Amino acid sequence: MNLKKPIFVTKPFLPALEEFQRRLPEIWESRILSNNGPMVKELEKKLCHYLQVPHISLVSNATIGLMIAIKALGIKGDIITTPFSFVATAHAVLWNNLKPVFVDIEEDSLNIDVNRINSALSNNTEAILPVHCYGNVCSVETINNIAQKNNLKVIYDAAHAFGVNDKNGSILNYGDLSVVSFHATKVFNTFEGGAIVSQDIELKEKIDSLINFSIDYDSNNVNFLGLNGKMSEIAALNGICQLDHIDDVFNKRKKIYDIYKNELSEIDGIKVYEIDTSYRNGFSYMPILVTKNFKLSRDELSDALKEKDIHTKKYFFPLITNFQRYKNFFDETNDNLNFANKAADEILCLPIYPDLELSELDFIIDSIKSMA
Ligand code: T4K
Repeated sequence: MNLKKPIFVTKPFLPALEEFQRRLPEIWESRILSNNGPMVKELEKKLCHYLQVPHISLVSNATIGLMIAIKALGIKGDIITTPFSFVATAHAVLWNNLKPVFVDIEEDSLNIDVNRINSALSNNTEAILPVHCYGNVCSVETINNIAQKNNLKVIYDAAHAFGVNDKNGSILNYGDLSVVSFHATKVFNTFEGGAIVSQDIELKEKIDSLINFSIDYDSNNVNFLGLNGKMSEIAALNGICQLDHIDDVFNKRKKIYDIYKNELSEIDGIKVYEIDTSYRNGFSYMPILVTKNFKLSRDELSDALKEKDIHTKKYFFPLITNFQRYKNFFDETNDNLNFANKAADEILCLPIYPDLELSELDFIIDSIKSMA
């Protein structure tokens, strides 16, 4: 078997080089490289149309996007969030000098447990920051009800949820704001990048100002504490070219997910994470849970696959609350994070990307089966 190794957890999709080169002269001739140039404007418009969302602000990455989202909503109190996420989710809260309040997740979806949100509410709670983990939609209706009843803001960390729909269309339309990542490792990338989806134009304008230092040249004033969170023109061009291929990317990823699911679901001790396939999904990750019934522990399986040059990732281990920086933000005497801790110990994300050859996929599956 002639396999292209190493096999990484992902390989970014890129358009054909000629497609990118064809439009490069526009940037070279205009010399507009940044600051809300024509490529950024074009990509924002095209994304609003593709994703069916009212307003998008492109940003340099989703971490900055989350920081800005919190700032744009003027949140001053505590933010209830999930510990089972990439650390960027919690970092965005701390960067705003606010307190993250961590609650446990649901055993199956691995998304924030809405019942725990209710019990964590306090007079200081001002917002909820759930994550659509691996692009699986959170219990948005219940979260919306909790938010309305308690006058809370909701920011969705939708880093994994590019192009994900449910029965109502894009899931990016839930909450006050949603933040998507366009990092190289995501289903849709602009090398580095991200987007904040807002539902009203005033908020979009405030976000656009915040990512450009909040300088108002009309009044020669700085209205808020802005920063530089802009996307460059070259990054936006990559996004424009990628968008032409996105449906094909999604289809290829779905095919890979389906094969993994069929082949691995029968293995004792391996639980394939269920992704809702009834509506459009990008299959941004291929998570499995390595439970105690499997012959090897999660770490042993990961190491054994690495020896075969198959590189998996433990998204998300360690649990955020197990990082020293975050230990003091959770008091185990009051509550527990049992499901989140269990997930962090069992999770393993397998390689998934549109260019993954069937022979490579077979090799990964056969390798796992041989260790069962
Ligand atoms: N919220 C959530 C829930 C998130 O998951 C993330 C980020 C964020 C917020 C923040 O979004 P951004 O600010 O990043 O836009 C990756 C990504 O850096 C990060 O974006 C992502 N989530 C996180 C889950 O994973 P690493 O440290 O695992 O990436 P790395 O460098 O180990 O790459 C994994 C594999 O991908 C490599 O083995 C090879 C391949 N790769 C990677 C890159 C960067 C490539 O082939 N080409 C590349 O350019 O963090």
